[in-house]
Amino acid sequence: MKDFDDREERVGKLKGLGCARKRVEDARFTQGKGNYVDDVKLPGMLFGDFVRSPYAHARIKSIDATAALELPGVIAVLTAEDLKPLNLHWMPTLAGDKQMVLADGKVLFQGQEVAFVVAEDRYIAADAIELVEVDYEDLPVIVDPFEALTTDVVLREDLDTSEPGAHGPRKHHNHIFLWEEGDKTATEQAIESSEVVAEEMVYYHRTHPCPLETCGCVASMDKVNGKLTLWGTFQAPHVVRTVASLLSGIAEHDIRVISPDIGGGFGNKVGVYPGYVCAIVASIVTGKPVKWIEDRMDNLMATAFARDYWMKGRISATKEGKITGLHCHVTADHGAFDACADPTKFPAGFFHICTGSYDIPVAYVGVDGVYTNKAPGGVAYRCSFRVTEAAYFIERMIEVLAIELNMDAAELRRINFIRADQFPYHSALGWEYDSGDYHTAWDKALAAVDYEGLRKEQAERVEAFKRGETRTLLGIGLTHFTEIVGAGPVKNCDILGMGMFDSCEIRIHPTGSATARLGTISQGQGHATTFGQILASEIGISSDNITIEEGDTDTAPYGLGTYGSRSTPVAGAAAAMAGRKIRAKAQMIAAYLLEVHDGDLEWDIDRFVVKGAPDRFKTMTEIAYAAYNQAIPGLEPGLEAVSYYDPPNMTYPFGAYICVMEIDVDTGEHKIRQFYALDDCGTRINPMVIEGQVHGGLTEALAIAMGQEIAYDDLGNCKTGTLMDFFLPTAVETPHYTTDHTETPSPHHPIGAKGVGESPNVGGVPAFSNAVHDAFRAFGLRQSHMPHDHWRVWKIAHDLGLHG
Ligand code: MCN
Ligand code: CUM
Repeated sequence: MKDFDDREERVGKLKGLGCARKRVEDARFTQGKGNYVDDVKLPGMLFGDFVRSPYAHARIKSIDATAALELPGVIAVLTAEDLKPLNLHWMPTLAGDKQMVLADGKVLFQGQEVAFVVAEDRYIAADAIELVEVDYEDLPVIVDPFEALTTDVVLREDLDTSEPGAHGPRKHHNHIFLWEEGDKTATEQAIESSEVVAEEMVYYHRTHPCPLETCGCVASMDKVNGKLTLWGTFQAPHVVRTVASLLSGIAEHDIRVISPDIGGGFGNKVGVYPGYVCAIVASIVTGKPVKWIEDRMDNLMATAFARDYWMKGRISATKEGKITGLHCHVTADHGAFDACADPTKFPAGFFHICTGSYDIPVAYVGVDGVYTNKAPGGVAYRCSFRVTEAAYFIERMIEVLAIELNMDAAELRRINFIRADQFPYHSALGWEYDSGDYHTAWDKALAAVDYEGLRKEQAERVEAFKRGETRTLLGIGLTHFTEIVGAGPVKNCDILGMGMFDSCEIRIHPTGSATARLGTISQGQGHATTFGQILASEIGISSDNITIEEGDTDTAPYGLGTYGSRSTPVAGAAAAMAGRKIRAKAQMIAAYLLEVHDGDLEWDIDRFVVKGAPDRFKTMTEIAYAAYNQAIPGLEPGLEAVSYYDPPNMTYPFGAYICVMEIDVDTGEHKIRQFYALDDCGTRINPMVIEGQVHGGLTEALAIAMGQEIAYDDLGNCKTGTLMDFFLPTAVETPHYTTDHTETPSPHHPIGAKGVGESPNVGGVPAFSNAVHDAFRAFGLRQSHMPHDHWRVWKIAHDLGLHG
């Protein structure tokens, strides 16, 4: 027997934790074998599409579908009146508000769903939409959230201001909630008695996740068997099943929800949209399958937007730069309905992570949610529940404070970082940061870019500019972010009452391969690759021999889905725990086979070995076979396990990003010379997948910071409803990224892993934006709102008098 000295080869074959295993799903994605919702084609299938409002705020006087119904191939036109008897003309949102499924008496944003046309094909449906005559009477439009709180114009006539909302009293008819955290009085006192105070309004503009594949579904009601099957672009298929059951009255076991391959989610596909409800109703009414797929404009104008946070900050410090307090008030523009997909108790998500990476003794945040005539949503786009806004806020406030202190911004960060010996760290706003080593990451990042050298070069550039020798400036964009992901402990976090645990079920087959199913759903993150690696290391079966399945509620265990970078922290933990159950039983089987006490065995990569007798062992393949082939006293046959994992805490990944940017003062154009991204997501499962996540997230951050926005005119017309106007970076605009890492495991996660999917967006946006600001610091710039497109950057230079 030579097997015991070929450990390296066995580890290699396992393709477990830490292996840069190639993504198994790419074989089908790159060869046209993906199976997306629009690939679902059923016999007799009909197509639904929406008549949408051209007005942002209007009363609907009448809807006449006569001409549309006369068009050959049109089957039905549904309006709110048709849904009323079913009580489906409104639906609950994930934020405790309700939302019109189809316009009920009025419309509240441009692109709102007014009627649902069902036809034999997509083109007939599109033609019929043009034939539906809607008589609108326009109403005053409110697009400014500050104006919304003072105007007499009532947006939500369905709500009674004297009644509290889902999160307490409402102070105005367009007010949704006031949500507060921290000690307001103590914070104000600390700030007032401080030597240095910096104050700024930081705006994180409205944008959109814009996944390549838009949202859509196919609903198929089988009236004979009483079964409803729903394929859709769902980031949380089980939750959709529960909601569909509650809304329709169909028993949950008679509903099957399937998320097939998803072409990018980015939070856009968490919420429940009117299209799903209408497709289900239409299928029930017609007895035929009904497909609904958005076009690009529908997607940009009507589905979950992101951000739109006006963050008024005050930060104080000693003369030496030690931060003494942080105060933040947010005016949060939620659009027409509060349809944020936050955990129930957190109407502003985890925004109160806004003390960031810093040891701030006292802090307060208050968030006012406000209705306006814009599309609903808010929590989307690699955001970890508003952590993007929080990180942008604190990283801008740090820069502004550095200006106020006339201090280097890297040094200011360093002297305020939470120290490694302070973890687990209790933040002033109530979080318990699990682990971190910020100083090590920061020093590594600064050294990697030669920070001192860059500052020298920048100072020389400023002098050269002043002498008229150059027209480009150099910006050094610094960011140290702290993320909070892995929602979450069930006691704190739920979605519509469903606790946010997650799950994994494993079946080991007799020949030593396995199938594992999880409650999450990949949208491009590579779960089929990486969850197999977690299991491989736990159960000693090569990840090549483990099939990972997600997204079918008939087969996968109940889970809360994929968003908030929670899959690794929660379902990844469930996978490890289920794996450990398998291994525990495998140990009993091995003990029986080897005729030793189970305590005399030790685990070694892919087998149990008798302690002190390395040539006596049973591999997992042998054990798997025995589980089905032998009658083992005291043990049930088979080798299966399931784990429902309730995490004890969230995980707190972090990172240090540095962006070096050249800015042409005369054109406002920028060039990114260098982008260095150090991420710490604890134990790394697949370095290649992590790097892919970081590249993608940074590119989305680049988009947001440098050009992308969902903009409205005063009449509430969405000005950026096409990809001509909505900036999506291509290879041309995307710079080279240098990635790096440190590895600080999470102490409470079974394998020490933290999430990473959203980190690059959380940290990327402030890095790009700070670079722009930093380039102009020497000329007096303090704050300027994103996106930093060429025109706005040119305008900064102009306003600073740099155009002579
Ligand atoms: N990973 C790892 N080691 C770690 C952490 C993560 O190897 N320590 C791997 C995971 O195994 C997984 C991937 O990185 O394959 C992302 O894991 P995680 O951070 O747990 O995030 P989720 O899987 O929950 O994905 C959600 C996250 C979110 S919320 C958005 S938004 C986003 C993102 O992922 N949407 C994406 N990245 C995306 N990437 C693609 N391609 N498409 C999207 O829609
Ligand atoms: Cu907030 S975007 Mo992701 O959580 O799906």
